[in-house]
Amino acid sequence: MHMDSKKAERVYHRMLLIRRFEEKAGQLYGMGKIAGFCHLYIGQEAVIAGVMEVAGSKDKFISAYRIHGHMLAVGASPESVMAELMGKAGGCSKGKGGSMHMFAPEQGFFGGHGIVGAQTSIGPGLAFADVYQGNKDRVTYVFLGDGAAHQGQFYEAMNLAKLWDLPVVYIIENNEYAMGTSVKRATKQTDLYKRGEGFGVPGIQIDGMDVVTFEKEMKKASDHARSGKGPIIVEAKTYRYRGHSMSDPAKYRSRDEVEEVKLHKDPIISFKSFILEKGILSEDAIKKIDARVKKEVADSVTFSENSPEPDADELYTEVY
Ligand SMILES: Cc1ncc(C[n+]2csc(CCOP(=O)(O)OP(=O)(O)O)c2C)c(N)n1
Ligand SMILES: [Mg+2]
Repeated sequence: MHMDSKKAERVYHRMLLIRRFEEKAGQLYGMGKIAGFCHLYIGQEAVIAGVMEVAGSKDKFISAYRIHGHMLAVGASPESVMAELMGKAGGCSKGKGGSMHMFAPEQGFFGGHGIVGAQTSIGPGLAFADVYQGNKDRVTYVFLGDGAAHQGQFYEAMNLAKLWDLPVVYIIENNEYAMGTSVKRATKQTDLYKRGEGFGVPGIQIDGMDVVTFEKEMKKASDHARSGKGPIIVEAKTYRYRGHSMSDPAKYRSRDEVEEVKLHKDPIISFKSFILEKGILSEDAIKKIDARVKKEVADSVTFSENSPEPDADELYTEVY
């Protein structure tokens, strides 16, 4: 891919905003200002940043519950995401959805699903709607975890998605763990990109820690779906630094394993080295992005602290 300074700024900003925003969310959780479930995306930033570089403005996105990064990346305001985490009325779901149930339909983001695998069948539905309505050249990106890749409905939905050649890219964010269960303990076929073979759905495996490679390969997958060839699987090999959720003691992996990835494969550090080495951005330009991100995160907290609690009447709205 061609990496000019504008693009480098955009990609670096996107990844850093997610990282800093979530570090702050983690702190606020510890202070009791965020409650309930909270799944941090830290470590996986290159995946969504790479996808955003190939996505068109009318494309759609749907994911599971580890979604703060996806929300920020598609362009939801940090205020609306932070306020949602704090359960405030200014949140994207009016403070009633919390960490797992965020939506930004104007930006093409359709949630935010806590049932593992649920989005794997809703996603092709979004793509079907595009085909049915005659919306050309649109792609739906369906994100799922390695754990979700073992769910039955993924296969049922993938079968239909291929039967009708729907424009779907399934992105399996293989962060090596489903809660405390490593991929190796869950399946003999750990190459998750091969999971579509029986349905005629091709797959590719990409290093999800390196945003440059990821974008390049991701573009091929996106073109495949956009050109009418039907669904495709992208397995992004990634890693989550934090626990599954905030209450995870993380006894299932060693500290060394995590440190090893942080030290040698961190997506933000490696991208920063890349753009500095190539002279695409200066140290100064990077510092400016750091400062901008710091302010955006601080502003999102101020906004959320000043945002009121949802009205009690809200209990009865948007309930099925
Ligand atoms: C149908 C269903 N089964 C079990 C759970 C409990 N659960 C929540 S998250 C999770 C692990 C999913 O792991 P993965 O798909 O790898 O996503 P990651 O958390 O790594 O992003 C499980 C088993 C659930 N929410 N829904
Ligand atoms: Mg996982």
